[in-house]
Amino acid sequence: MAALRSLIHDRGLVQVIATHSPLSAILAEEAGFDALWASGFELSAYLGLADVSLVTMTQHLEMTRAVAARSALPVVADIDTGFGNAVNVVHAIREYERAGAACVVIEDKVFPKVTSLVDGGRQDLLRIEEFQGKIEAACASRQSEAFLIVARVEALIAGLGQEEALKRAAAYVEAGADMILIHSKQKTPEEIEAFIAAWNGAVPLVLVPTAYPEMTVERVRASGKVGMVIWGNHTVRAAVTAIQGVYRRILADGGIHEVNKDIVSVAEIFRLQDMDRVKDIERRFLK
Ligand code: SPV
Ligand code: MG
Repeated sequence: MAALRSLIHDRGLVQVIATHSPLSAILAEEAGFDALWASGFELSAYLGLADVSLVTMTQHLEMTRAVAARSALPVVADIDTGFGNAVNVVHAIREYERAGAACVVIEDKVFPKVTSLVDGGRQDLLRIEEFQGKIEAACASRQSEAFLIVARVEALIAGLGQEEALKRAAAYVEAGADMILIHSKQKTPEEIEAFIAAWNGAVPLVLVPTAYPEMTVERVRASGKVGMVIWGNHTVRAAVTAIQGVYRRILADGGIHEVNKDIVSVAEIFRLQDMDRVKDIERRFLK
């Protein structure tokens, strides 16, 4: 696992792509992304559930562990609210660090949380002091300083404005956060760019520009204050797009004869499963 801190230092900006499975992690690594976002939203969708704290820590942890085992890329684990209070956070940090994550992102919402981008979602935030306690607990319980603790500020999502967002971000840095994820659901980047312009904190920012897709890599880089950009749910959305299209065609065509040429071969799946290695093991050890 490459150290995420040095990757951010060397590259200036690290591009992190959402994943909900080891297979998507393998594809992300082959495509050339820098790191993986073990997304709560994606795993919830994959399980056919809403992203409202229904997926348990164990389910998300096992996905994270499986992803970390099949990819050399650093894994940024989305641990939502930390699954409860500071006691839960201490437990979660130990487990995620052991599972091979490079970083966790903890958000300042009340458990159970409501997904951030939904219209009219209930967005209740914790008291600042309580969330500071959770960040302090996370920092105190990690084994290695290389394991990054990112505090996620949901004040803009909750409609509380820039002043509250900046106040919270500063308080979380004071509590020890290595980076601040500032989230927005505005359809254009202006709200986030206003936050970035006002941010004088000592730590880099993290963005998830799902709602404001005009925020290109070039535009993020130009701000000079962002260490990671997370493409937050494009893996599950790409999968749904592809699956819906193929399913439609199989039924419309009356078989797989047409669609077959437009999807990857079974041999490609064998390659992703590393079947050559299995054959090699068989040759060497099956007696
Ligand atoms: C996730 O991918 O689970 C996130 C990002 O937390 S968002 O869904 O935009 O809140
Ligand atoms: Mg999430």
